[in-house]
Amino acid sequence: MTENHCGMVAIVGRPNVGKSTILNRILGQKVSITSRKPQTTRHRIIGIDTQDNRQAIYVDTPGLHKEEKRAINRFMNRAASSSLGDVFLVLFVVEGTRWQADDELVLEKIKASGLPCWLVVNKVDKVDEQGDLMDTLSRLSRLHDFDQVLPVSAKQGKQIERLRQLILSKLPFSEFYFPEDYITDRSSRFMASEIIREKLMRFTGDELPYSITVEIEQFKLESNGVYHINGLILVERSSQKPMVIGKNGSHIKTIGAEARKDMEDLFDNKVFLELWVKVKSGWADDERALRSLGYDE
Ligand code: GDP
Ligand code: K
Ligand code: MG
Repeated sequence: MTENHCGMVAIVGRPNVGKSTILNRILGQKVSITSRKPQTTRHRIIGIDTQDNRQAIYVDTPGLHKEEKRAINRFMNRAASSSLGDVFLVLFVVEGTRWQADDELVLEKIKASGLPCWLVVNKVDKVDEQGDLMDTLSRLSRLHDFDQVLPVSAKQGKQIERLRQLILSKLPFSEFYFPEDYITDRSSRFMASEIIREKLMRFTGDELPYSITVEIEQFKLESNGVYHINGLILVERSSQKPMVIGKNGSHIKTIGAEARKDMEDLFDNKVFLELWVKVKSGWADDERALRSLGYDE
């Protein structure tokens, strides 16, 4: 019999409660991009945390969206529901400061799944009074038969290590699913495109739609040991090009510089990054075009 423990944990919750931030904190590495904008996470992201003979595999999901008119939302909903397949534990993430109709929707899905669930109350740094927090916790605890109720702050890193250790201690007996040095199942190419997309979400204004996407045209190790990466930023309309580029290229410069820093951190290698902006109209409405860009789960 194996001495190892291994299991999948699904991180679910409405958009913007901090699911991806929690995952990155647990791993101590950025594998899932975050921003203050909803719909930042578009794909199912796996984060792998191995400690001695224990391996926790986290599935970070795009938020659940009621609005399914556009193809991209349908893809995101599929990715979110399929994550509830073979997990042994669900982390239901909510904000300590507010409860919304979408939280209710997610909770219904969790109840229907019948899976063990822990309630993770995030952003407690935003709750002013300790008394308010206690009230919130006891109110939320009554919503469902949660095995644990854990207040955390992913931003400040508060109680995240406790959450991590608790999960590691509950893992079922199993062989590891992944080699112990893996932190994600995604390719470096994919991670590079996500990092660029994160900077786009962060360093462009609210007028830029979430439908923006990034393709990596080249990812090459040069003879001098540097990764040469070419990223193509696809916008829907030509009017969106200047929003990405900024005055005298100010936005694109920041995006490039910040993305390069994160890539060098993640890949532990020097990176030379080139970015291009191109118009690709109507892709968010076209499922076939989405598939060709890798939105196939
Ligand atoms: P997701 O959509 O659930 O994956 O949420 P993200 O991880 O992308 O986070 C959404 C926003 O909430 C980002 O701007 C984060 O910086 C912020 N955030 C995440 N965790 C915390 C927290 O503990 N406290 C505060 N104040 N902000 C947080
Ligand atoms: K977000
Ligand atoms: Mg996310």
